[in-house]
Amino acid sequence: MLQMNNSILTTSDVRNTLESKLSRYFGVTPQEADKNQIYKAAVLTVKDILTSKRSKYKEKIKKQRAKTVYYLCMEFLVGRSLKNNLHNLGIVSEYEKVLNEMGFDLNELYELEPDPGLGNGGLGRLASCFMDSLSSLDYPAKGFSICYEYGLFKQKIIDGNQVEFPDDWMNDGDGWLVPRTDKTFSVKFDGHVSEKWENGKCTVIHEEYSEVQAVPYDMMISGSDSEAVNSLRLWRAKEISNFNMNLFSQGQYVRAIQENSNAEIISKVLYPSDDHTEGKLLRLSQQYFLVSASLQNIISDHLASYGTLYNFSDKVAIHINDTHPALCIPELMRILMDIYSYSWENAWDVVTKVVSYTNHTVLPEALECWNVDLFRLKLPRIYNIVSEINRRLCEDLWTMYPGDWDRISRMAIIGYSQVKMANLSIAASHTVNGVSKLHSDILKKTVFRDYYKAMPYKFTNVTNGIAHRRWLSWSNPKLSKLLDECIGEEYKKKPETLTEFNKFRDDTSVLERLQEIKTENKLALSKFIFNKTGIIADVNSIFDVQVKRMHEYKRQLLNALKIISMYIELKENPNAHIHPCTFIFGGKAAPGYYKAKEIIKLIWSLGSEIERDPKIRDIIRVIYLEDYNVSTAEILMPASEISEQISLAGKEASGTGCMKFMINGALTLGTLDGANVEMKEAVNDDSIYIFGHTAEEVDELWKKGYEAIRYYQASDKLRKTVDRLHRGFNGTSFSNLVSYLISGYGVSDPYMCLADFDSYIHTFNELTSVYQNKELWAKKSLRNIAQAGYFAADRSIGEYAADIWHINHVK
Ligand code: Z16
Repeated sequence: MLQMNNSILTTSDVRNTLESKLSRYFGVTPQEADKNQIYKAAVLTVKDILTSKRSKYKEKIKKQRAKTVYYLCMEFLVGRSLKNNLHNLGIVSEYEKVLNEMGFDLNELYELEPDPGLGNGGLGRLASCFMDSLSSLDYPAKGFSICYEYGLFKQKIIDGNQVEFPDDWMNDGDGWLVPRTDKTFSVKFDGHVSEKWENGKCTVIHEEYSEVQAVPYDMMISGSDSEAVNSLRLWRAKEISNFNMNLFSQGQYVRAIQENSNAEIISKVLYPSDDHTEGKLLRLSQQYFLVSASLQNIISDHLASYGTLYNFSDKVAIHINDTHPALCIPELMRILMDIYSYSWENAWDVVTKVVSYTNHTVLPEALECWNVDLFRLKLPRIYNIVSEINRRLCEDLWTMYPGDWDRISRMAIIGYSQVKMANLSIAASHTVNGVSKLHSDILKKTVFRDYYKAMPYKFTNVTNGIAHRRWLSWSNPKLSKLLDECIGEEYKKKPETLTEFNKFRDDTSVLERLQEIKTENKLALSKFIFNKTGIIADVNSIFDVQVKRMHEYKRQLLNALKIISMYIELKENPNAHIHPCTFIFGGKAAPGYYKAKEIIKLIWSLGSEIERDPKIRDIIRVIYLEDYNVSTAEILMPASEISEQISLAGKEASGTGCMKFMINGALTLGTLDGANVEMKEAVNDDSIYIFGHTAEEVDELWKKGYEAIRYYQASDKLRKTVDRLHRGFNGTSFSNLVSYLISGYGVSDPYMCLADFDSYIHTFNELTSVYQNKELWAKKSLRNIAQAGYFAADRSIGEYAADIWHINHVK
């Protein structure tokens, strides 16, 4: 075993443990080992360090009887772990040295690790950034999610078309998981529920149910420069082998075994849509599976520590990330009442003291509603409880708003044959928050207006944040080193002290260094792009990047229109004054989202056509990077110069990519949406480039009656650009997109690309013209880095801990 106090972990400890793992697991010496074996041995040794640190931390939590937050989320986008763990544990140099002696390059080993895609995008990555901060700030926390056998699909672009391939990450990527087959729970579905009264006591009987076993796989999450190692528990579904003995006795061996093999599909695959729900039965089963296993686990841990539930709400905070885990509300009611004989009132009191809820979207298609019949059949007891929660809620609302049927039906949990998960979540949570100031205001004013009027004290805001160590310190070592030299290393634990960097805004040597670092990072990205695509991106061009899930509201189409208009201009006038630009796109479309796939095809086709034109491609280039994921983002962020955050105002709840670009010194070109609003407040107007209609103006425009065609008619540039879609690119016409924009059957241009086009082009030109003045650009870049500390997840988690969860540091 390694010395557990890592400050005295020596290189010889590292050498010895590596050698012993190699010999024990692979029967080889370091000389005989290949890269893969070395990588696996390294993971095993780091896991040992984590395990032993974790048991010490758990002791402390126990001794201090500390309150723990349980973070329930259907997605955690963890990214690769070896590099992050070595950095967080502060043992990079020891490993680097020993591995070098053995003839291996640590950076190459990092690349061997698959990037587990247990999430779609922002929501899942946020959950992982939060786990990092919780550990780094020494807060006791446990994440719960599902161990999907297949994570988010791998994306290939073939002739401009997105093709999906399965991501069977477990094949090589389960190295960080610790299976805990000793800690399983059973989850019940289907069947019939009835009540039995005996001696004035009621027992709930659930019959003919089907049962699935939940097996935990733990991933340990170490803090950076801290004592805490928390865990992320991923549940895997396993069938319970209670074979139909009747069939066996009839000699039907094969059928008896076949009959039992449906359970495991529950944790088979992650639903691949971001900001959109599908209402599928399997998804409902996944949600209940997560929630039921996690709550049984939380309760049994609590009983193991305290032997009673009376202090449950003092020691436990349960957070539901979006409404996906909202079934934990009726599930906790069920356990308390049906198993621990709580009265309804006492159980409700506990639930409303422990549960809090974050909303992540206002898009109507993302607000979950379950069909009542499907819900009742799959989860009969849970349906009873939700009905009773609803009955009591409506009763209370009736006393508050006598006769106001409209309002009560809007606020009800069940209505029009649907179970409304957002209403359930608000009704039962002590606190509800949005993820940026603007988003939290919109919640109060629009989607949750009625609830805000009835229960204003529940509503608050916590603006999102990112793991600044992963996204700045570990991903951008060169910038990190410059910061260390200028302002010391304090910012790693106290991101707000990044503001000290402002003092260097007139230091020409620092400004020059900033430019050099950006160029070196661009070169690294350029190599990466060349290896993937064979295209050479000119490091002297401006790297303008839009990477995020493909969605109409995020308006990749608007960005494409901008590039088309530049292309037209260059074709008409090859000497036009345009600074060379490399436009980089990346992002996956939900497999069934036709419009998003069409936009990928457009961007790809535009890129291909330009690539065949030597004159044009020297000035503008369009690159679509396949399979955008956390690892790719770690290469992209440090190399970006323009960050495209151009969603229609009012639609992006927060955005977190924007923060990763900012802290790496990119200048934002964006609308007043989500966290962009607060980024503008942080840097002042001269270091961010804002365009387009505000959320309020968008609302007014809808009320007035938005007619996209008028913008088309009024602007020559826009008309030429949209018309050009008809002719298409690389042999493909995009006339469907023309109709979508100006002559749709329903609403044309539902995300107002045309309304913001002129302002976008104008602001883009203003921004790129600054690039002539390298020093001025560097100054603005420096200001972004220095002001990005506010957008660290450490700040967000500090707010959740103090204002919502009421948890304390355990040191
Ligand atoms: C998701 O990634 C988000 C919202 C949602 O309802 C579902 C999913 Cl899977 C995103 C938001 O779109 C984004 O604005 C936000 O930054 C992110 O969640 C984290 O809060």
